[in-house]
Amino acid sequence: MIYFITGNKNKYIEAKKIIKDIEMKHIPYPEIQADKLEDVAEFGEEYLKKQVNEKFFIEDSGIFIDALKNFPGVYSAYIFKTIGNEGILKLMEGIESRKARFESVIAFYDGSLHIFKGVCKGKISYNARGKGFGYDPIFIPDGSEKTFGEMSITEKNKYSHRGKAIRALSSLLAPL
Ligand code: ITT
Repeated sequence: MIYFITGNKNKYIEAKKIIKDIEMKHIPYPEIQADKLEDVAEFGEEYLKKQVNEKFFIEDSGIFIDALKNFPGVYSAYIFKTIGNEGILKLMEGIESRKARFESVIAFYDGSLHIFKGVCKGKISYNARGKGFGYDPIFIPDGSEKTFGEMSITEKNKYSHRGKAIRALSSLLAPL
């Protein structure tokens, strides 16, 4: 059994579709202010490894919008809670270059640290469409016309940053 330490049930549900042998555990850990998701994840992992006796991983993610100079990036959770998708669409009003990417960094600990990163390139839609969580309704991955919010979890996992990072972790756990 491996613990996925997160307070976000949606992240857990997505990961569980790919790796069955995981359990969600919510232990708050400090999320430092840094430029890179890798640094945030590594710091959290260092903090948690002193308290968790099982193998575990954490995941730090965010959306980086080109025209906004990579904002909200490492501040994605805070910005979602404050201005939300409506606020992002407002900031993007009149901007034609809609390129954006989601990043997911997983820090897995099994006695040593392993880092996995998944990136999903795409664009910001003009309107919010569908359900999902967080920025799902306003992000269209390259190769699709749908927003993440309009996809099933299985379909989203095929494209998503988290799907990619979780599959990389999965291949470490069960090498062919
Ligand atoms: P943790 O407990 O795992 O930290 P969290 O929700 O606070 O959960 P993060 O700190 O990694 O997660 O913040 C990432 C934010 O970026 C998250 O709150 C979402 O708003 C957004 N986000 C990340 N992945 C997403 C996805 O697949 N779809 C939509 N929004 C996403």
